[in-house]
Amino acid sequence: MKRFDNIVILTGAGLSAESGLSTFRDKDGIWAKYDYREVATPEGFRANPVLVHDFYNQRRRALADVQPNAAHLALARLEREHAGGVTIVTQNIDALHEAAGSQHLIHMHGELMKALCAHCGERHAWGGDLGLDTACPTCGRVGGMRPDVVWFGEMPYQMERIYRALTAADLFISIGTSGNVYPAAGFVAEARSAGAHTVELNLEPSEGASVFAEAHYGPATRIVPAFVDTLLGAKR
Ligand code: BV8
Repeated sequence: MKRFDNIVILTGAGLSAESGLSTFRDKDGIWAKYDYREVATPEGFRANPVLVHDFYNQRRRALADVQPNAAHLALARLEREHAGGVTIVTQNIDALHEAAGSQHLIHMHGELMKALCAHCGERHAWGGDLGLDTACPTCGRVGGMRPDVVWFGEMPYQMERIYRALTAADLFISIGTSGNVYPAAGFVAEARSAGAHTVELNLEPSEGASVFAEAHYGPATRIVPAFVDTLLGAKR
């Protein structure tokens, strides 16, 4: 296996599936139960904030009983043992990468364990439920507290930092994502045009499968540790 210096890894819901968290588009996924326009758009929040709070409060409570799996742990080990740079760009709003020990991490779609005040813009670590009567710890006003997640139609976080990492990468790996949602689904093309080798690790071919130079299919807990072993030259 060629030696790579700067590795950028994009992760999606498929990485956390074997930890017990639902994905979005699989047959019993989140979007099979909810209409994303109602629960994951600013318009939906204005129209029915109680429905949206209930949707995210349920998902936040579900985080309490999940643990990082072998795929999360393998990526944390890669960051620790790889001599070059490793940057994880996750679409996931769970905290399983952090729980596995990953440090160099960008939550491009936000974090469920944080709350954002739409009045004053302040963010706060948040473990409990949110509601219309929740007061912002900074400005004290109610009715503006929302989960610190990026909804459809909103600008993802840290896009400049992400594009800088993509253009400097010599290896781009996409794990557990269906490649349906932009701008994340466009990252492989960005990395490829910057000269990076591109690898897809997923249960099945994603929408963008044809753009990848290399692909391995199967459950993340099997294929991710195996791929990390080859990258580290099976140092273990
Ligand atoms: C924006 C947070 C302006 C909230 C999410 C271009 C073309 C068309 C449309 C657009 C476009 N540009 C923008 C848009 C609009 C829109 C968009 O993409 N719409 C789609 C529906 C067509 N994008 C936006 O609105 C974005 N904002 O564009 O701002 C802009 C433009 C340019 C540059 C900068 C800014 C904001 C989108 C963010 C929305 N928020 N989540 C929440 O979580 O509730 S999106 C949400 O769905 C996830 O975060 C993720 O990003 C996305 C997709 O989910 P995946 O993670 O891929 O999960 P999915 O279920 O789909 O797939 C799971 C995969 O895992 C499958 O392939 C499966 O096979 C695999 N798998 C399953 N089990 C396993 C497994 N793999 C391995 N092992 C297993 N065990």
